[in-house]
Amino acid sequence: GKVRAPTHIISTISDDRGEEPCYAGVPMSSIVEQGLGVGDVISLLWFKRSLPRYCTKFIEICIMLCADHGPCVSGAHNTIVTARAGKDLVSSLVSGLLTIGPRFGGAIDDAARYFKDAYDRNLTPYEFVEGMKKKGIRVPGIGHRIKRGDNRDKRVELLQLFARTNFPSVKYMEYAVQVETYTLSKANNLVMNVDGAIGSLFLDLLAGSGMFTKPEIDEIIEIGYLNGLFVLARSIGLIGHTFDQKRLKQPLYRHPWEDVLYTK
Ligand code: Q5B
Repeated sequence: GKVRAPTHIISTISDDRGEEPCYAGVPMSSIVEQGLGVGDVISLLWFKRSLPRYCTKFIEICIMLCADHGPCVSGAHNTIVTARAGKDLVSSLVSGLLTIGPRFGGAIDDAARYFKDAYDRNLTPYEFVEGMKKKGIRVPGIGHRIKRGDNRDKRVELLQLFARTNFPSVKYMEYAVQVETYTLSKANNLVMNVDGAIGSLFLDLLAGSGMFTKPEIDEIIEIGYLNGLFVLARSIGLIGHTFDQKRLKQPLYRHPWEDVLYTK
């Protein structure tokens, strides 16, 4: 019989060998004809399945709300400095993207991991938060540089409102809210941030939509898909900051001496 030569690459999400590219088996023309959006494309290419409209809408809201947060955050700052150094679009973009991590924008996966583990083990918010403190780990998804208990993050409120109205269950999000209530009793800056809102609500999407098995949910959380939402979204803003600096013909950035503490 025929012997198949071993391949060097295995790919399961897209195929461009036919008349038109397919995303997870769905032809591009069908995506356009059905009027699907970027949330559907993410569902197909990341999760390899078509998700219900409320799920794809939620993904699209996450992308829109995280697209930018002004010029002062780490990512935009790096992108602006890089663009002003005369670098190209891709260099300016990746310079900003490289700041995304456990402190800035990249706490979504860890928020999902820790909230899921704590909820599934029936830990009270007190046991969870104090347990994290003993381990010397900051609670991912909690805390913000400018948002406070009396100045909540509007993005968090919008995501929570959408989920409470459209999701079948928001048990992980409600747990995260209880955690926030406890952390706010300790300090006013320990609000739920956008990473915590997306992390906990994505757990609800995965668990409540009926579209994922338990092992699939565990794998998604273990691999860490969710920071991808922030990376994708913030790329929109970082590209905008690059164009903005070039349009404004901004010169090379040099940080002022007065703003540096020179010490021995
Ligand atoms: N403390 C975000 O810190 C920040 C604590 C905590 C327990 C916590 C911090 C943190 C977890 C990571 C996270 C996503 C670094 C943030 C984002 C996107 C963004 C950004 C934007 C956008 C802020 C003061 C005291 C200390 C700390 C304690 C702080 N956080 N304890 N769990 N989570 N969070 N990141 O204000 O006793 O004095 O030593 O790491 O979720 O990135 O808009 O800017 O869209 O671009 O610098 O929204 O919370 O506070 O370091 O001065 O700490 O609070 O241990 O206690 P801060 P610090 P003590 S959203």
